[in-house]
Amino acid sequence: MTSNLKTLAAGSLMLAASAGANPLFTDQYRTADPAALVHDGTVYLYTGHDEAKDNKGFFKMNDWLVFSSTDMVNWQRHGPRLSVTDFSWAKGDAWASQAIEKDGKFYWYITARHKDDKPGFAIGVAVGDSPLGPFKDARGSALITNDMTTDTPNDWDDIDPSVFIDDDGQAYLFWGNTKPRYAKLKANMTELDGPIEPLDLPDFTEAIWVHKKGELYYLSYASDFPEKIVYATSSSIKGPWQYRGILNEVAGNSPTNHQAIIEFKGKDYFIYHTGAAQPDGGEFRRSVAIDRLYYNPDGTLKRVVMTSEGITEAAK
Ligand code: FUB
Repeated sequence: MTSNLKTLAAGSLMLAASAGANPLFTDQYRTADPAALVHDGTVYLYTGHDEAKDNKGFFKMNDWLVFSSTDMVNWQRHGPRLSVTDFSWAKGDAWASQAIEKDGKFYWYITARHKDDKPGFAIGVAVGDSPLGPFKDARGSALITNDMTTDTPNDWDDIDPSVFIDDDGQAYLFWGNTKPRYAKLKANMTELDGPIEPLDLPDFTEAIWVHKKGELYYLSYASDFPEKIVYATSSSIKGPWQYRGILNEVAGNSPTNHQAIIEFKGKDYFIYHTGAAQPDGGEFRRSVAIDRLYYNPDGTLKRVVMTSEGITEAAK
């Protein structure tokens, strides 16, 4: 990584700024499962935190990190901003998350393993007054638990929340592993407002991301394993979704490939993770990467070109 590190004192929090190629942050953190939020001219990047010592065992993930940038090239680190221990019902596995703003509050939906009274993975939500928090558990209980979805034999089907607010203000939660699902959220963003609906998405694995560009809704997700990111489009958030094919090929040295898609200052970006950081990146030691995303005139997406250079042109 061509890093340009400097340490800044900001109150009691030490922020390190970095600019460089893909993967983005390799010196201090292993970052995974990116989700991005554009707010007030700044991109906030929420990531998981791979702490496994090597690539032989399994994920070791205890908290979630936040980074920010005003130009997509230079990034500030804000450190861990939420931890499994902030959720009294959770006992580990800080997997994928996504944050969104609604009426001046910031809701951060997370995946974690539930304590033994409701075994399996669960989805919770934290709330804060700024994109950097501080965040606290908004409910004191999980929003989605494994016993609410009984049509899969595994206990990790309720992971990877993606939240989307439609133009009419209605919020939706999408999630799933093996089986994709979605449900309406109440205006308070912390309760479901109706049944959990199945989605019909071919070769679905996990990692849904929903966004809208112009009049078209896009639902991208990880497919098969090792994962490729594929996508579908619809004229309605409720579908039906038309499968559109591969958006990003298998990411370097990582069977997972978890994406976020944003538009920022007139350009579109595809944010994902790879195991490419050396000497010891890999399946359980992933790092976030960013490349440009391009739309065709008919609304379909050009396949992402994963680069080592990353984003070199500052967004203005
Ligand atoms: O990081 C743990 C899990 O791996 C995530 O929840 C999935 O999306 C995959 O990236």
